[in-house]
Amino acid sequence: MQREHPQQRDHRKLCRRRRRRGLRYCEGAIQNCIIWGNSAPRDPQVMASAPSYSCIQGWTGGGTGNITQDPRFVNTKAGDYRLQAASPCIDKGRNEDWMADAVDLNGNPRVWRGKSSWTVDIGAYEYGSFPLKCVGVAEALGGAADLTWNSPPGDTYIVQSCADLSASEWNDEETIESQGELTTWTDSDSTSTRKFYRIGIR
Ligand SMILES: [Ca+2]
Repeated sequence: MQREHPQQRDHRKLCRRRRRRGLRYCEGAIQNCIIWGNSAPRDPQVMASAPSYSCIQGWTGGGTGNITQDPRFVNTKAGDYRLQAASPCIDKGRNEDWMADAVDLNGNPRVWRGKSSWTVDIGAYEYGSFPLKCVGVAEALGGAADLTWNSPPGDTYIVQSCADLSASEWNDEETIESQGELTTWTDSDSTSTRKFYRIGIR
């Protein structure tokens, strides 16, 4: 069952405080957070804490994985704090074990391959993530592979593959529309690498 972790609730609190002031006396752990656009007339965005893997405006305190570029929210005036495609926060957070079955604030998988890796994004929303209901799995020992599955018209599928199931890192192969009652997809990869496939539906 997917769930929201306390750290995500903490992040929502940070968002609500964004327009008043920074995190002046924060003693808790700050990780995978965006702290941006506070209006305090003085003092830094964060005091008395050691953030990591976070996006903090004007931050000069160092730390692991912290960045200072504009997070590029979709529309702050409208309260839409999802990330644009050009956001530097995509895939720049730190994965934690509890994220395996967790969701972001939109209810989508917390960890998603946004650009380069299956790494959580900094912030409360995972770019590109959507509920993936698996409708099929397959395995090929190498070379080209043909996948065929039942497919009601109008559905959209995403085919993903990986070489190592234990690594839990899936690569997007292609997003395709239903071709009718049956849909077929061919992997033209001619390498001899063993691959696993899963077919998800949006
Ligand atoms: Ca990501």
